[in-house]
Amino acid sequence: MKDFRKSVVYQIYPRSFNDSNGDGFGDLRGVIEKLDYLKELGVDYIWLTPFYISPQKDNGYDVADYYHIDPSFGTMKDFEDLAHEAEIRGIDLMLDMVFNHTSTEHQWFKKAMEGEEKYKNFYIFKEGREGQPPTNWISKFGGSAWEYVEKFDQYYLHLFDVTQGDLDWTNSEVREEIYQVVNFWLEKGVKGFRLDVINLISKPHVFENDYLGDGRRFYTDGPNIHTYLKELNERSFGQHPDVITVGEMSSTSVEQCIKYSNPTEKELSMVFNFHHLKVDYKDGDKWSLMDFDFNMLKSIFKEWQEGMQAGNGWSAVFWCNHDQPRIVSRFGDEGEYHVQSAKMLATSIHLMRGTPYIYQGEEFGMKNPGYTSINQYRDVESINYYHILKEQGVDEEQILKILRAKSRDNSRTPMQWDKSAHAGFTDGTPWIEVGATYESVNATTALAHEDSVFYHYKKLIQLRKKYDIISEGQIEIILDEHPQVLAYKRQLDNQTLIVLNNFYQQEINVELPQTRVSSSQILISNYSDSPTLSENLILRPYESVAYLIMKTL
Ligand code: TEU
Repeated sequence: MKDFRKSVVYQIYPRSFNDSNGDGFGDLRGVIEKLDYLKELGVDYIWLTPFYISPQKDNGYDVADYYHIDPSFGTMKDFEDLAHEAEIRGIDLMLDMVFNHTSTEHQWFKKAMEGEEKYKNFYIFKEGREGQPPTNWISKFGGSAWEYVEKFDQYYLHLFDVTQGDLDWTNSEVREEIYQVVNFWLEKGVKGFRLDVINLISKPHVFENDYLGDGRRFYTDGPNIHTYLKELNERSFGQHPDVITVGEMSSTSVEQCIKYSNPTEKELSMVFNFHHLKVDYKDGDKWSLMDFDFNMLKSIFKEWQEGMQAGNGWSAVFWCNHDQPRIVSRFGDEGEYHVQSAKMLATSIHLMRGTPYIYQGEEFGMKNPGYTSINQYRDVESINYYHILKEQGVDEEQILKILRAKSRDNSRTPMQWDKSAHAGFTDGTPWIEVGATYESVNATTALAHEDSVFYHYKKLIQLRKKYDIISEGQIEIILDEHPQVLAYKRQLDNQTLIVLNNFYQQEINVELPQTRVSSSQILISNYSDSPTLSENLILRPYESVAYLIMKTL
């Protein structure tokens, strides 16, 4: 049985990973073709974002049928072959489960719209107030979170797109349906689940206007959330001790995440949170431009790393996913120090306390694509905000600049396999344009160079398996006040691991006053001649070093 603390998960966005049939969309057969590549990297699980039947308004996060594969991704046979081929290579599958909402194309929603009471009760329909929606809540994708249905003279709740109706988890019939879905996939041999925005499923008892925010404080980590997760656990994956789960938690707290992931609570194995990825949001607004606030980043890591440890919770640690811009373009360097910064970012997160997640292309330093026209974007959120910003009078160039930095499409461009047409992703026309730098930044080039970013990731994965201190050591964030370096110390028995990461292009001095060591070795670094450990050392641009000390005197 795999220990999730010693494991690394690789996220695949199948639509953009590899197209096996030339239709321009990535598919499950395409994933099978690349399993040897993933084996070479050494990952333990692959998380596949949704491939179920869907109108694809939100690229599969709008599920119309949880039991069947969308034809654009292939067939159930393809899925079974994938599970089998992955298993042969020691890789397990983690599936994405979207249970906060369904597509409005789902049978349940369609029957609800036909007026069938049973199915209307699967969703959250409410009366308006004086010609206004039931509350003033704002959808995560912009605009009101309520859609008016004339036929019923009622509104339904959609925290995301208007085509994603929120399910009513107070209804036990809904919960039963969901357990059935999870159990169906468990029977297919799936060994992990990623639960989409799972901390939003419990809505408040009373629906009221939010005069302080967009409504999230009323439905985030809602009143019955822990009861629902305990029941879901007990009725499905909890019956399978070898199955792991990760909950995607929106705007949550350390306190809640301890409850979600402390094993004694019997809810989930681990949680994602996003606070560390909001440090470049001006006043909390994603659609703004701002350099990242390094101080804030450090204090968030301190709060979460040490806080989760204190409560015996467990985090998924990550920089990238299909909703986030590429990390080298964001907190690293796209130019001269591209490779060093990509490796530094990798080390900084992989040696923390938690299970690392790698998003396709991150392992060789993929960058944002650098789109210059709105026509190149596909993401519903980006397109909605393009119009919202336009209405606010922001000029076109400025909007495009914001999208270039913030759009979710930054991570959704085709996986860059090689320097051939469309980066080797498809023989046809890709559904979304390939990034500008694919000729130099691609998997084939990375595999051919032994000091590439790829082999750095590979080494980090191997180190996790070899050294318990990485998976089990106590963590303490050190050098709290240092303006350029994110540093931490891990401790297990008579071993200490010190990890230093320079997040900037300027060379910088680091003082480690209490460091008197009998012997230390460099476990991993991103320069071939990194300094040995001492009380006073200098780190070069984006330099990152991890020192293992056998005994502190
Ligand atoms: O995302 C949840 C979520 O709130 C975000 O990460 C979202 O993309 C961000 O707030 C936008 O600024 C999950 C999925 O990862 C995302 O792809 C889906 O669109 C969303 O849920 C709805 O299912």
